[in-house]
Amino acid sequence: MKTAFITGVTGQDGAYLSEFLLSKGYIVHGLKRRASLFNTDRVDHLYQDPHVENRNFILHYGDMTDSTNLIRLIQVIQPDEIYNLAAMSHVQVSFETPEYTGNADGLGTLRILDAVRLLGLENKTRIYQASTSELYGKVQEVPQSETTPFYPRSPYAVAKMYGYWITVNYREAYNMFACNGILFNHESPLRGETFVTRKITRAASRIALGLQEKLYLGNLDAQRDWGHARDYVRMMWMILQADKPEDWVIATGKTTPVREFVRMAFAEVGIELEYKGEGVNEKAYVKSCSNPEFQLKAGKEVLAVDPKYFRPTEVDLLIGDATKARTKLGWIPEYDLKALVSEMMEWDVKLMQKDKHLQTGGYDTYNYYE
Ligand code: NDP
Ligand code: GDR
Repeated sequence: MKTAFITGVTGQDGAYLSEFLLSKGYIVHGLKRRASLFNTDRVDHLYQDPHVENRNFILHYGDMTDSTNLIRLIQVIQPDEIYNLAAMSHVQVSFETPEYTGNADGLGTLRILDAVRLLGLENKTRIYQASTSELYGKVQEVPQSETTPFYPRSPYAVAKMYGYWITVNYREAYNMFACNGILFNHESPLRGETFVTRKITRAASRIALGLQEKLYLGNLDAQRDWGHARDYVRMMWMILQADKPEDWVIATGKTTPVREFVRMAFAEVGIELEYKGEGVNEKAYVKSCSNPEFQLKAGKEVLAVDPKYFRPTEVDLLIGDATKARTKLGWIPEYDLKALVSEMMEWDVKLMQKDKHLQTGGYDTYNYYE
């Protein structure tokens, strides 16, 4: 029976990876931050009463900025595998919190690697580092593969660049089984609400149900290679089961503009959109609505651009080449973009229907527009 330690266990990937590893018979330890409210929504279904013996899902308080905490936990857990997923993961927010992002995402990675080294676990513990397609940043070549040069375009990406290289360096310097997964964007119903895909599927559901008037977005031209988180966490595990430690690109190989993702989300519930205008004046209107459940009239404006969501430096185009993962590890994604959008819309429509019932019953519900 193997033991895994997941930092960022309460995040999107942490939740899917926990489920996956538990299904493989692992004992899973997770790092969670102390918060003034419960922050374990995504893993609550895995929670086990701490008074029960032989638990296989155990959460520990900690923080990526606290070396002594990380060293102590790794010493106690003695993990076979560490998945370092914890990060301040929002690109736009990293422009507002650059120093903290560098500390948690960059130095945080060093703290994990060095804890393993200090504890003499180099030969026992394999380490997965959550690297990112944001490393490619300003387009150097398409599609982007393991050999494409990096050009990070945000404090987040620069911090992750440190994480990438310190992982490579510890592998080479201390012979550690430490690997980077360079993952392109991956989404799901568990995606954080302020990332663009989830912001869109939540808003499309709320607009359809009459709970929200309009969706405001930033750059509609940005193109992303969107996959499903469930497919990507499987690959994280495969990376640590490989014969030797290497770095891997994980992507679908298809790219889609934000504008098209919006169209697909609305179409999923029978609402056809038409776009008019350009740049900051671009808007989308309802062209037709074939779903009798929704009272949307043709001509209703449902999308406008708000420049506050523009980034000081943007990553325009990401499209990944995962040939190495496919051919050497046999990784094949099960979801395409249509299936992803469909699952996210189904989830959010159900969630917002609950909100609507609550509102009808006289209870308050809230929606934040970030
Ligand atoms: P999320 O933002 O959903 O989850 C991030 C996790 O990190 C949360 O559990 C969060 O805790 C935790 N965390 C943040 N800061 C700290 C800290 N200082 N100490 C301890 N824990 C912390 O991210 P995803 O699940 O989407 O992504 C997982 C990892 O993969 C991240 O490192 C991300 O940068 C990277 N990545 C993600 C991609 C994607 O498309 N999703 C693509 C490529 C890389 P809390 O719940 O308390 O906020
Ligand atoms: P990204 O994801 O920056 O690629 O980072 P995000 O969903 O935030 O943005 C994708 C693209 O959409 C554009 N965009 C908007 N983005 C947000 N969040 N909100 C908006 O209103 C909006 N309007 C347009 C953005 O400008 C961008 O071009 C994600 C994170 O998960 C990182 O942690 C991870 O490393 C990368 O994916 C790969």
